[in-house]
Amino acid sequence: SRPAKRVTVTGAAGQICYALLFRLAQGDVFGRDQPIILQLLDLPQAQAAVRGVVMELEDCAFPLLQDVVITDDPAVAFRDADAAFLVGSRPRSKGMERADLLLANAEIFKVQGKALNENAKRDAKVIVVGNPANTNAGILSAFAPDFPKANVTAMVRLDHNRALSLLAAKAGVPVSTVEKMIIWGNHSPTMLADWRYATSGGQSLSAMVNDEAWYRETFIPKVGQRGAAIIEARGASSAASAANAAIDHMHDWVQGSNGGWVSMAIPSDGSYGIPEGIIAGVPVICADGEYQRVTGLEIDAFSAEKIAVTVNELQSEISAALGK
Ligand code: NAX
Repeated sequence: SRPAKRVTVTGAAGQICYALLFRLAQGDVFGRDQPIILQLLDLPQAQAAVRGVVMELEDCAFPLLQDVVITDDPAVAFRDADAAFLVGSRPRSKGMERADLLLANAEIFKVQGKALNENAKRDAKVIVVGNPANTNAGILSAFAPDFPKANVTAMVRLDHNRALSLLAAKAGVPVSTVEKMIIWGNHSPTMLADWRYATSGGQSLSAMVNDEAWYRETFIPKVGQRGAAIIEARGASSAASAANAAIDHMHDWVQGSNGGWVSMAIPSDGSYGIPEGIIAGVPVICADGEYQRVTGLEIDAFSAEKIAVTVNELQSEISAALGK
């Protein structure tokens, strides 16, 4: 059989990973014929909890799960990695300032960037989920100078999937028929869920719904604030849906999106008013293990203004994370 893929997962004891690891082991990213080895990183104090999750993985007897490495050493976690899900990060504690949170996470992603640089395969695919995801990805990439920039991405797929469902429900069409949704910018309430190109069965959804006020005043804010609504209802942040989005992101990157548009936060080439190098959500099409930015889309005044807001936020996050 084919050689196993080594998959680094950080924050392995956390709630997102409690959903993510089982989907990975089942073959939901690399396929039902691709063995994998999980390389799980978490903090020293979380090692016992990771061992408990691994006991459960063993108890699933997943045919594709060849081995599991448990470690608190980033170098071990990233060794020969083919893919990495960077889920672990420092949450905001009571009384912590935003700037302190950004600095604490920058410290984590500096260390992991160096470990990625020194240990992972050069064609490894990386998704950062841990917040602030885009900025953490930027720091990671900056501290991995010998690792291809294009292979460090951040997750806006949860926002993308939320937008698909919300628009499908409004238009009364099956979610599976909705195409060409776009999430621009930061994974934060400032992101722009752009419906202008979205279709169902080839028909424009914005024309079908025909309610610009709903788009601007309900749809966009609702997608942006969905995470907060889930915390309010569940008493905990989204976990299974976040894991599902990470699976979707990596699945499409590895296996292709069949010509469909999906949103990924990738290093900007300077198009769409997003300064070069900034890791921001854009529409992409995935094929042959690579993503291609959808190019040449028209940006109207409303969208340009929204994109500027989310890009400015990203730039100020990065400056704060670098202590500038
Ligand atoms: P949990 O607090 O349940 O788990 C986080 C885990 O990361 C813990 O086990 C912790 O020990 C570990 N960790 C902390 N620092 C680490 C380090 N330096 N190295 C390795 N592991 C470390 O959080 P969970 O609910 O799983 O969420 C994880 C992250 O995803 C959070 O930052 C969260 O904000 C973020 N999210 C991002 C989303 C996105 O769309 N990009 C959506 C969901 C989620 O909110």
